[in-house]
Amino acid sequence: MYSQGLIGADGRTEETQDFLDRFQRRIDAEEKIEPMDAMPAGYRKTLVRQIGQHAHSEIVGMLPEGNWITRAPSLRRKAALLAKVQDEGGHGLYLYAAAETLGVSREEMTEELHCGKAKYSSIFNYPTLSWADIGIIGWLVDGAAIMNQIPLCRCSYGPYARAMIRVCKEESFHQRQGYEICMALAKGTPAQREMLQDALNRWWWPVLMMFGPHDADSLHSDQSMAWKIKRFSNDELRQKFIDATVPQAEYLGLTFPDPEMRWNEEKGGWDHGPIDWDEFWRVVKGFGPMACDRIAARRKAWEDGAWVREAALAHAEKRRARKMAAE
Ligand code: BYC
Repeated sequence: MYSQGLIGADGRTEETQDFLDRFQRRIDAEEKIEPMDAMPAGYRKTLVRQIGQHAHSEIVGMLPEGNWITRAPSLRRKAALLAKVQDEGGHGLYLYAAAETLGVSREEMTEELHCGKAKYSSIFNYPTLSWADIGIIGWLVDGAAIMNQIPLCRCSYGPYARAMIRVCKEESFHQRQGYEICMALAKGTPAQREMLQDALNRWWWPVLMMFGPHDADSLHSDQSMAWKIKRFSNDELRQKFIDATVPQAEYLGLTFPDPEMRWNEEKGGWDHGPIDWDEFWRVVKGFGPMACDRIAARRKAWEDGAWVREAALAHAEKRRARKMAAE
């Protein structure tokens, strides 16, 4: 007998209640779901959406920092930044590969990014105006990413969880390189300290937005948590991030651009002022300050790289034909 099985914010699907219950029992027993396993259509769709967005974020996320590689202040800083940006390209590739196990091709995902259908993290729509921005991105953007991504290492979908283990190891290097830049600037001249404070002022609120809308406005959280794709809600992760970051900022002698930020004894965490959700949704809908540049840069890279893809395919085809002829 078929019932209308709820598949989350995406709508409903015709799957038997028995099938959905059996699947949920596997999730509740902390079994990993693997690519060839039966899974509800909504589970697959949610993962394709989230992993695809995540992969795009890594690839688009190379651009704001890539902007500073040629202007890094020393060879050591340049080498570290170059390695970090290359890691991000690698993360994008692991994630596209994880999404491909769900039956969507890399070309389809890329096309969706280029035509504006697929989202990527709002944070990468802001400009990197000074060298201090590179420190702040490593410290805070990667710091927020780690807070969000550590729980994804326990995601119920095996290929995503396994990809995240390696990603998180690399992210912690990224965060350290960023904090180290911030420490150097914090100990520098008054002009360097001012540049650092200015970068924090510009990035703080967009970083808090990275965690997504408040739980009450989150479309997917409840279902994603029931399926153990997400382990913590958006607000829980945002709070953990703020609580971990405040002492780090104090150590650097920085202040937050939030007059309402104060310690809440009762909850044992920091309260913050209201987030500008109108700005968040404007950016998410493609009207962020750098949105057009980011997509134009990705389209150009895809077009410029066409000959590489063609050459790689021709080479693979030649090797396959040679192997067949030898058999
Ligand atoms: N930006 O129901 P909700 C990195 C969308 S890369 C844009 O709460 P969900 C790095 C959301 O997609 C870091 N859109 O969604 C790289 C949904 O829209 P759709 C990237 C956002 O999925 C290079 C709608 O708002 N990390 O760190 O349950 C250099 C409602 O939201 C955002 C990941 O991708 C946003 N910030 O929760 C340096 C982590 N927030 O899809 C660093 C994996 C929300 O219905 N993703 N939206 O059209 C996740 O953990 C979850 O997808 C989110 C959102 C927590 C982001």
